Amino acid sequence: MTLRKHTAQRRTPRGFALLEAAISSLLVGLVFVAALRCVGAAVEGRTDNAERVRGMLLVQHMLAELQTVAYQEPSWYLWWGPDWGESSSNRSTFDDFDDYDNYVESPPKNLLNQVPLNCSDWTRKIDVDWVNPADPSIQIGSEQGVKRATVQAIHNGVVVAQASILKGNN
Ligand SMILES: [Ca+2]
Ligand SMILES: [Ca+2]
Repeated sequence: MTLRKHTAQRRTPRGFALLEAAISSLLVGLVFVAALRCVGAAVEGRTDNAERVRGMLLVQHMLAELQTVAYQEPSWYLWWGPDWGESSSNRSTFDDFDDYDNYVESPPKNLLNQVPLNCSDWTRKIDVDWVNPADPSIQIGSEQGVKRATVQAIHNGVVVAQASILKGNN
């Protein structure tokens, strides 16, 4: 007698069960959409990171190259930019820091004239300035013994990475 009464109380109306199922389906759908958005954001973030790393590598390679050249033209002929016998479009002829001023290459190439993998639609740009030895963030218009080169890696018109290097005349 007690058992039958208990069983009767546990039954739920049919309409309520359908409503529960509909709400559950809606919740599952919302969670699924949220999960897809998270996956999409993660994939997009990974792409952004890969692009940033590629840009930094392009910049770092050029900074390393700039470290190896002289502060100024080793010969007697001193000139801002490429000097006698050097070509502004052929950086393998450069041998001093300011030879690189306003140098733009698209796509970027290594010294063997090879384009790094997946960089065919990138641009690398270099600007060289004289700077104040006491505060290298200040560009100046005359020689005081310190030059600064700023290298940019550009993709789809956006500067993805940028860094500077200083060179002293010593
Ligand atoms: Ca030179
Ligand atoms: Ca020069």
